[in-house]
Order: sequence, then C-alpha cells, then structure tokens
Amino acid sequence: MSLKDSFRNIFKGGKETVAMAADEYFSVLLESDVNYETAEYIRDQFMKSFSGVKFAETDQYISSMKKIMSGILEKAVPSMDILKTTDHPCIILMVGINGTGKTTTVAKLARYISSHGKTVVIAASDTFRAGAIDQIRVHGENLGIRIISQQMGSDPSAVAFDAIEHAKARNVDYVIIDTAGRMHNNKNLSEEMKKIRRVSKPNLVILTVDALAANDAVEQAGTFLKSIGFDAIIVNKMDTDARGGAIFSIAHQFSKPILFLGTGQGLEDLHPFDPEEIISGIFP
Ligand SMILES: Nc1nc2c(ncn2[C@@H]2O[C@H](COP(=O)(O)OP(=O)(O)OP(=O)(O)O)[C@@H](O)[C@H]2O)c(=O)[nH]1
Ligand SMILES: [Mg+2]
Repeated sequence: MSLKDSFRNIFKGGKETVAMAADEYFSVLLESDVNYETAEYIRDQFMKSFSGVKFAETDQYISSMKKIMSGILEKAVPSMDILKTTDHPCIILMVGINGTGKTTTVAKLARYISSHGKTVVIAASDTFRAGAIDQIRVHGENLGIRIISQQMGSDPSAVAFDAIEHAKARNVDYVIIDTAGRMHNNKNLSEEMKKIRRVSKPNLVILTVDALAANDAVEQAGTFLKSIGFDAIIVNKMDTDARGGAIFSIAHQFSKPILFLGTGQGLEDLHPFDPEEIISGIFP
C-alpha cells in the first residue's frame, strides 16, 4: 500500500492520543520502506512537536507529519545546478552497485545536458560486464553523442583518461564516465573504482540508488560513502516504488543532495527532485 493510503487509514478508528498516533505512524513508515533510523527520527520529531500535550486533533497530527517529512526532503534539495559549472570540461563520474541504473542515467544525463546546448562525451568505463559497452554505444547512437571506448577487459581508468583528453582537445563541455556495477563488498572492484577516481579527478561523483532496493540502498550507499565517496545522488526506479518510503531514508541518511529522480526506462525519464511534488502526493 502507498504511504498516502496507509496514512489515510490511520485515523479511521477515531480520536487518538499523541503517543498512539506516533506509534501508528511509526509502523506505517516501516511498512512503507522507510528505514528504522529515519522512522525513529520522524517519531521523535512528532512527539516533540506535541510536547506536554496528550490529545490533539487529527488535522494537527497530519500537519505535523507533513512538516517533518517535508523537512527531511528539503534538506536534500541541491544548491548546485549541473548546467552552471565553471569546470571545463566538467567531469562527472557515475558510481553505484549493479543494476541501480548507472548506464541508463549516464545516457539520460547526456541527453539532458546536450538538450541545453552543451557538448558531451561519454566514457564507456564499464569494461567488466559483457554487453556494457554495446549498451552505452546504442544510447550514444540514439543521442548523437560520442562514446569513447576500448575493448572489454581493458583498463577502465585508461578509457576515462582517453575521454577526458578527447574533451580537452575538442573543447567538449562535459565528460560523463559510466562504470561497472560492483558489489559494495568486492574489494578489487572497489580499488579499481578508487583508481578511476584518482585518474579522472571528477568534479562531481554521482551515486545511483534504486528506490526498489529501499533499505538495502541505504546500506549499500553507506558502504560507498566510506570507500569511494560521492557528492550527489540520483534515485532511480521511482516509478516502480509503489510504497514511496525509500526517498525519505535516502534523503535522511546521507545528507547529500538528490539531483534527479529516475522515473522510467526512457531517456527522457529524468526529473528534477521536487519535495513539494512528493509531499503533496502523500498528503493531498
Ligand atoms: N522503471 C525504471 N527502470 C529503470 C530506471 N532506471 C534504470 N532502469 C532499468 O534498470 C535496468 C538496469 O539499468 P542499467 O542502467 O543497466 O543499470 P546499471 O547500474 O548500469 O547496471 P550494471 O552496469 O549491470 O551495474 C535496466 O533495465 C534499465 O532500463 C528507472 O528510473 N525506472
Ligand atoms: Mg551499467
């Protein structure tokens, strides 16, 4: 059930104490893929907003929840605009565990940037997975964007380096580097990622997370944060997250800006992160 529907069901039983309402909200949050720490934070804030009060009106409960949850998302609104950069070329490194939508997001971002009149080159630095180079090449052909690649198994850092050299030589505005989907606990892959980072000196490292993986995503991203580091997040597969709680965990746990939301498999399915849109979907 969606957060919106579950929240609506809470007060069907009639008048409730603040503590009862807090507990009900808490269980709904957990059931809707909000992770434990974030749900606890919300409950604490809720209790605080009614300190010294035993009973309140349902409307007051709703409006307190709305304010707390909206505050969580507001903190993740980016202050930067990737179209307004002074770096030239601006080097963007895409990282994330396998299947979270890195390659698709590289293509979506390239489309977004080039549709605003900037030039882009893509580095096919996933030389690890069979088919990865062809996948990004097809996107490049569709978009009319140059892909720099070598054969499978070659050094991903060398591919990134080539793409950056290409951009510098031809005055290309952006370099976007796709990388292999790696397990966060795979040490060799993690070392390789650090090497790509060292060699490419990115201006922006973007982590992709999968809204469906919800609590896993938080844990995975946490491991990434420690080992590689990232500057911003793109949350993918928002279109498939029926419950809608994951975004709150992601926003609350990382204190990193959420640049965009992936809302489908198409290359145009990249939406700016807009807390108000999400909040009004939950509290109509
Ligand atoms: N519904 C939906 N599907 C998505 C979204 N983003 C990516 N996908 C799909 O998720 C699958 C994996 O996407 P990829 O871009 O290949 O993910 P990846 O992180 O590059 O995967 P690896 O390279 O294997 O690590 C593909 O089938 C994509 O079409 C999204 O926002 N919504
Ligand atoms: Mg990929």
